[in-house]
This record gives sequence, structure tokens and C-alpha cells, in this order.
Amino acid sequence: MSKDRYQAHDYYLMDELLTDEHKLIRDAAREWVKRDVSPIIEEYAQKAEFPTQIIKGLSEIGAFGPYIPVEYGGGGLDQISYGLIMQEIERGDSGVRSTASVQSSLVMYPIYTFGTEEQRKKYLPKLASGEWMGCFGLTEPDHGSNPSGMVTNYKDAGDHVILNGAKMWISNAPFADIAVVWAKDDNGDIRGLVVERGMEGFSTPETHGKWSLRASATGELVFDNVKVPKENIFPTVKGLKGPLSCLNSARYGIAWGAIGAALDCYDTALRYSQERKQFGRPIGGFQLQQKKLAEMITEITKAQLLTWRLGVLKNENRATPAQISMAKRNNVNMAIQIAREARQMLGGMGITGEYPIMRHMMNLESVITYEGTHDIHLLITGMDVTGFNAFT
Ligand code: TGC
Ligand code: FAD
Repeated sequence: MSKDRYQAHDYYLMDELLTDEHKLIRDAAREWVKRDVSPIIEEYAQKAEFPTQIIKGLSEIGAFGPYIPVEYGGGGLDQISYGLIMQEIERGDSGVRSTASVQSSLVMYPIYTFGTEEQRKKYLPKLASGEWMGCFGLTEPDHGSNPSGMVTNYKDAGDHVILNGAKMWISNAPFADIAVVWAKDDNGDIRGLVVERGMEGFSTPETHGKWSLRASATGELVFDNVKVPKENIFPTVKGLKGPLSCLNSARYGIAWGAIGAALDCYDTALRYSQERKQFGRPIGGFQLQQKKLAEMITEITKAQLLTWRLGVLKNENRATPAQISMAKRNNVNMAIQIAREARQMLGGMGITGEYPIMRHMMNLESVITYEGTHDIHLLITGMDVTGFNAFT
């Protein structure tokens, strides 16, 4: 990729709504992305590999467990700080943000929220420092949008349980040290447990051939009579609300992250439109190109306002799952539309790795699908406003 010339855009002076601490955290993440992610990410996406060397930097900017209390190694930060970090990381690449989202919201959050004190002390500090990486197994080959139908299960065997089944599409799986896995117990209730790499019968084959999120490692989790100590089970949480409450946190982070990807596409297209000349003048002078840019910054600004307000509600513990769904759905769709328009504005150059737009566009095809598809989130809003369930 050519030099990262990114400049942030703040059309409605949103910075005035942030504290000095928010801005410091955001700027540190922004600088890190410029220095350590932008120069290498295109190469890693091209070769479909996760750049493991950035794990340390992700930990240093506070991307692993930003809102987990400091005593467990987390950042002790608020939800807006968490969102801003996700925004800056996804400005670099959605796959890198995925790694951070999974570690924070889908691994550290459940261990902190549902785990025993022993589980918290054993896992959280190592996850915060990046010494251990985690993944989250909910989706199965035959149960994606409908996780309640899962067939992965465990049977009681005294001081341990025997786990069988398979999960697929699992971010970070190929290199994760631990997996937070959702499985049915002897009573058919969904429970969460921590499975560690090295447990006999546990394997994590990598998924190849993705055209999207290529710089993120995706894989399966296969459990063949895996003996898991009972002390690895989350003691109290039962039912689908366990994994779904983790998703609330991750979807919230994605709502912020998508703004980062959109800003990068807009910024690239704006600069290109000022520098690229056709018919003797910059293409930014043509009305059709201005329409695209004007609509992009309008949609980005609306998403920024929506998401900041959601952050305030989340800080006050008042954000509902349906409000989070609305923001995830709106912002990812906004970002993918902007990526598509921005790519066209760069003409032929738009399809190359010289610019980040095509990579963002392809990445966003995963982001609009995982953590609940675009249509599932619409149905969540539909159910919230009408009171009728249209899923089944
Ligand atoms: P339903 O009967 O509606 O609910 C079952 C129980 O769960 C409660 N609940 C929630 N709790 C917390 N947060 C939420 N968002 C919740 N939504 C529902 C609900 O109150 C009920 O509780 P209780 O006490 O009555 O038992 O469940 P359903 O089976 O009808 O499903 C609802 C539906 C379709 C919305 C849900 O299954 C869904 O969201 N499906 C989408 C699946 C999904 O998002 N999968 C994501 C997998 S992880 C992933 O993609 C990671 S990508 C990571 C990365 O790389 O960034
Ligand atoms: P399906 O559920 O089969 O859906 C297919 C289509 O049917 C979709 O368009 C959907 O919207 C539609 N549909 C389904 N039900 C309805 C309905 N009731 N009404 C109307 N339309 C409906 N999962 C994890 O557990 N952990 C991870 O770390 C993880 N990482 C991922 C990384 C990547 C790159 C990808 C692509 C996925 C990842 N996932 C992960 C899985 C992801 O959450 C699922 O792909 C997603 O939930 C959709 O499930 P599915 O792919 O089985 O699609």
C-alpha cells in the first residue's frame, strides 16, 4: 500500500463531546495503526495471514479488555474509549479489529462476567497482555443465525465433562490458546466453558479460501471426546442469553469499528478526487463525484452521532440489545455502501492494493454477516417495535 495519508474527519465537531482522556486514547490507537498496521496490512491480506507480530501493540494500546477492571489486567476504561479504540483499529483493517473484538468482548467479557474468581485470575491478565489469545465458539455448521439449535454438547463424567461437536467460522481459532465454547449440558441447557489448546481431542483446522477478512485467521473448533475439567465451566449462566450478552458488547464495538472503515474509504476517495485530473480538471469538481462525497460524509456523520449516543447509554447501563442491533446494522451497511462508492471513484486504481478501499469493501462483507446478519438485525428491530417475533 502507498503511504498512509489518513486524516480523520469530524464534520459535526464530535470531538467536543469527548473527554481529554478519550482523545488521548483514540490518538494513541490512531498513531499505532498508522505506524504498525498500515505499512504491513495489505501484504498480510494478500497472503491471507494474520500478522501475529501486532498482538503486543494491540495490547499496548489497550485493545484487549479496555473496559475490564485494572485488577484483572484490563484498561478500566469506559465504553466510549472502547468504541474509539475499535474505530481506529478498523480504520486500519476489519480483520485486526476482529481479533481485538473477539479477545475483549467474546473471551474476556464472558470470563469476567460469568467466570469464577479462579477463572478470572487464571485467564484475564494473560489475555490482556496478549500472552494468551482466545476465540469464541458459538456458530456451528448447521446453526448460524439460529444458535439455539446447536448440537455441540457435553456429558457429566465426575470431576470433568466430555465435550463433543464442532464449531465453524471461528475468528482467531487457528492460533488461539483458549476457546470460550457454548455447548449443551446433560439437560439440554446452553452453558459456557473454557477449552484449552492441548486438551486431547481438541483441534482447530484453519478455514482457507476466504475473499474477505483475509488478514484474520478463521477456523473450526473440533471436539472429539475432549475431557474438560468441571472447574472450566462458567458456574451460573445458563441459556442463550449467555452468549448473546457477549454479542451485545462485540456488536457495539463493531458499530464503532465500521465508522473507522468508512472514514478511511471516504478520506482516500476525497484526496483522490482532489488530485486525480480528467478532462483537464480534478474529478472532485464534477457534480457526480461531489454527490458521492457529500452523501458519504453525511452518512458518516449520522453514524457518528448515533454511535456516540449509544456509547453514553452503554456507559449508563441503559443501552438495549435492540439499540445495539440498530447501530451495528446501520453502521456496517453505511460503511459497505461507502466502500463501494469510494472504490468507483478511484476508477481502475480502486481495485488495487495501492489503496485500502477494496480490502475494506471485501472485509465488510464478513462484518455485515457475522455477529448477526444484516437481516437478522432488521428482524430484531422489527420485533422490538412491533412486539411480534418474525424469526420462526
Ligand atoms: P430468544 O428466544 O429471542 O432469546 C433467548 C434468550 O436470550 C435472551 N436474549 C438476549 N440476551 C442478551 N442479549 C441479547 N442480545 C439477547 N437476545 C435475546 C432472551 O431474552 C432470552 O432470554 P431468556 O431468559 O428468556 O432465556 O432467542 P432465539 O433463539 O429466538 O434467537 C434470537 C436471535 C435470532 C436474535 C439470536 O439467536 C441471534 O442474535 N442470532 C444471530 C447469531 C449471531 O449473532 N451469531 C454470532 C456468532 S459470534 C460471531 O459472529 C463472532 S464474529 C467475531 C469477529 O470476528 O469480530
Ligand atoms: P445462515 O444463518 O445460514 O443465514 C443464511 C441467510 O439466511 C442469511 O442471509 C440470513 O440473514 C438469512 N436468514 C437466516 N434466518 C433467517 C430468518 N429467520 N429470517 C430471514 N432470513 C434469515 N461465529 C462464531 O461463533 N465465532 C466467531 O468468531 C465467528 N467469526 C466469524 C468470522 C467470519 C469471517 C465469518 C464469515 C463468520 C464468523 N462467525 C463466527 C459466524 C457468523 O456469526 C455467522 O456466519 C452468522 O451468524 C450467520 O450464520 P450463517 O453463516 O450460518 O448463515
